[in-house]
Amino acid sequence: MLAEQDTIAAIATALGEAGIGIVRVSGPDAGRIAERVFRRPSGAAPKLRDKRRMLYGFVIDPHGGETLDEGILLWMPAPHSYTAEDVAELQVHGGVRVLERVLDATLRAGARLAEPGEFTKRAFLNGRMDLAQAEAVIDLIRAKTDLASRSALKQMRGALGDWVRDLRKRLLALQALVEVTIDYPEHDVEQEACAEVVATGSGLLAELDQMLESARMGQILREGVATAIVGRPNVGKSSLLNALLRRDRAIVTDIPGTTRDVLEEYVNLRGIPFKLVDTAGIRETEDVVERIGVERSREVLAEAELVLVVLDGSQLLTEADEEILAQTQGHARILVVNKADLPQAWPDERLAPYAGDTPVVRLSAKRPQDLPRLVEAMIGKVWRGEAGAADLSYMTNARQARLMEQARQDIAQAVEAARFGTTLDLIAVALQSAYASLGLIIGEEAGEDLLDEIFSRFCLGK
Ligand SMILES: Nc1nc2c(ncn2[C@@H]2O[C@H](COP(=O)(O)OP(=O)(O)OP(=O)(O)O)[C@@H](O)[C@H]2O)c(=O)[nH]1
Ligand SMILES: [Mg+2]
Repeated sequence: MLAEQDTIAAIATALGEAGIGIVRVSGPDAGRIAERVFRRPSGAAPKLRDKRRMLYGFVIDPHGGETLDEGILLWMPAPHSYTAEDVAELQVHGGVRVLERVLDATLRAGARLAEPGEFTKRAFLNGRMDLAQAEAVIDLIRAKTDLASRSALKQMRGALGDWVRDLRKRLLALQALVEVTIDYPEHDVEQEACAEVVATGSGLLAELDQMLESARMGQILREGVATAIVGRPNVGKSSLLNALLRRDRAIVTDIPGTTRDVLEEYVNLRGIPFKLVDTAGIRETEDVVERIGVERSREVLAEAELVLVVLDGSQLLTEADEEILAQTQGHARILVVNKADLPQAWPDERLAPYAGDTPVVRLSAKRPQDLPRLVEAMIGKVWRGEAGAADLSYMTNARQARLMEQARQDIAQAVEAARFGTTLDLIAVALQSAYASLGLIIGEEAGEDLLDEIFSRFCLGK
């Protein structure tokens, strides 16, 4: 692919107050730009050649010569840098204004302001990493838990790309076999080829299925398990949210209808991020505001991956409770019987018609020692695959999963066709299409629009 011709610069660290901040410059002019804006303590400009260097000195305004800050110049000549281009990093003090001025100096010395993700895009275009690895960089930056960051790191090292390349190699061999057979249309040769398509194709399908399972887990690690806390008013939904968060986030009162709006908070439960959504108690109401809240609760319910149905164990179940229990039947859910510290009005058996393999957890939101049992049940739901799958060896994002799904369909079609002895042409076309879809995962034959879409999700300076 074509190497970029201009030189880009951006602040690579977060804007705020910090000990150190970094302005990164990458491209063919990085060395010259650094020589213009950096001075050794002696006042001399550094001489940057093809050896890596780390120099102490001062950053100056390339025009007036004013000193902007003292710091360190890190020189990483191509190809041994993040972008595989010449890279100069100016490590200065981490103040917003200082960094802006240092960045400005590099721009005036000839660099262009980088777009979000442009450094990583160059790394991809220069063959330093495949597209799946580049995407893992942003996953790593955004990871909210240890588990998510570990998985992202693994993908950044190329695990997914290796698997895709291996799969494509096998697809290509299969395709070659089919193509050759098309040219020699003897019947038994054709049958042999079809048998091979069925055998190899089925193996590939099994692998793809496993990968697609892990895609769901990948999404969970990135976005959290969308968990709706629902129930009729006053059963203790907000109290439960607060208890899981271990802080008073939601307003709790003994007045039914306290929560009017949907409230979202992330909590990390043993490495898995949950997006907890507290909702307005569902009931028929004349109050306009509350009614909108109830409407939203129903929307949240529709999108939830996991539902905590909260009931009040100290009172008989009402019609509203029964209705919510019926409504959430199809969801991955946990029945939470709250207020266990009060005298209980009914036994667990009362929920038998709804329970099935749904866990019932009787607890009090007011007793912290009760919560581990609920957490246990929530994690159990995720690992059992109802709200996510377990294989973490490969993280995939929605784009990658979509392409895998396409490849899966094509291969399934080829296998099906081979089974019924359809013409080999059709099989060849399906295999070719699967090969192309898988290629897009690692960025082979990826168009400019796709790259733009992916890299625009990055932060500035990466
Ligand atoms: N005794 C006891 N009281 C509780 C418990 N959990 C919540 N409560 C009380 O029940 C009342 C309602 O609690 P909330 O958490 O506001 O209930 P909610 O389901 O969010 O109610 P809405 O927002 O109105 O739908 C408050 O007075 C809480 O203090 C519990 O485990 N035991
Ligand atoms: Mg509430």
